[in-house]
Amino acid sequence: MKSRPKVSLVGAGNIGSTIAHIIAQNEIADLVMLDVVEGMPQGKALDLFEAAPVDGYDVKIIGTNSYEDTQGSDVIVITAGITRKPGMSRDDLLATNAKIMKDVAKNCATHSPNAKVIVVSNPLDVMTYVASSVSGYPRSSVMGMAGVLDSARFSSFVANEINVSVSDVNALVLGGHGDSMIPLIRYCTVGGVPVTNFLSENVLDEIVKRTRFAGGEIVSMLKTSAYYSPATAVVSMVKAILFDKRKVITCAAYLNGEYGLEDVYIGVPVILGKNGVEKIIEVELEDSEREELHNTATVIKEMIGKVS
Ligand code: TXD
Repeated sequence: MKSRPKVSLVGAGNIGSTIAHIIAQNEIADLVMLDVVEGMPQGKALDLFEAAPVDGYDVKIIGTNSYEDTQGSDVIVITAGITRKPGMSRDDLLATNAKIMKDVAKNCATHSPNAKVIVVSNPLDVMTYVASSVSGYPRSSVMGMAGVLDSARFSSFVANEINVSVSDVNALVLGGHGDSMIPLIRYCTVGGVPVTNFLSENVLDEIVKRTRFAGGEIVSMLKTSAYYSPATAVVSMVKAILFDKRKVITCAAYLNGEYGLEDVYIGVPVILGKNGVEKIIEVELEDSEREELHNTATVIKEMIGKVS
């Protein structure tokens, strides 16, 4: 009898533990929560175990400080690293998180050579490149979660402004996970109708601006990064892989010529399925959008150069 898939969360902090709770409650997979803090992942796993009878979920949940317990994972989610404090940019996390990511990625590959890996740690695009490069996983097996979150933030603001269901808004946000992300208004629809039928250019520009700085807006209130929306975005990617949904989403994927870019991870639309990034979708970009994408890729490559 096929056992449940196995998902390991490397980093059992705010996002990692929220992911664990969503996956457990929906009986998506057995879980391993790994962290460097002694006792913390074990305590959170025990807490989730004790909640199970209330919701009736029968997944196995282990908390650990040892990679042996992650052996043979189908999907690994990496949130390990430090998070932003008010006034910090995602780029300020570069040196510390790159060092952590190199160690984590090697350990993941050693114990789960066939896993698909979703990187969450910031600066996202660079961390995904580092994880992919040091682990030796196929490039299509390593991806970064950002576009699903950025597109969701954009869609929330649009739905709120028009006063329609959030499930009717479809948005596409390309580029780096940072202040230079590129929400493509041209590709945003509401129930299949272009968003420009509902909102003026000025209102849409304001929404684009708010989307770009949405992460910082939450950090300024929470004094740490968002975690409910990132965790929810990650779980949708985990399901796309485990259930081979061939979902069309935006995520940080490895480009090898697509969009005129080489050897870089950056947010683009992909088909996500059991093999990870099944296909990269090249959408038509206006010259200004293409220039923005290339400029962001240049910044990402400069940061990669600093940590390689
Ligand atoms: O959309 C996105 N990709 C972003 C990502 C959205 C929000 C947050 N973004 C980034 O995710 C954030 O800037 C951080 O770099 C990560 C994780 O954010 P989280 O809010 O979960 O941070 P926490 O609560 O500090 O959790 C990080 C955990 C913490 O428990 C550490 O002890 C652990 O990582 N950690 C490690 N675990 C395993 N191995 C190592 N080496 C390690 N180092 C720290």
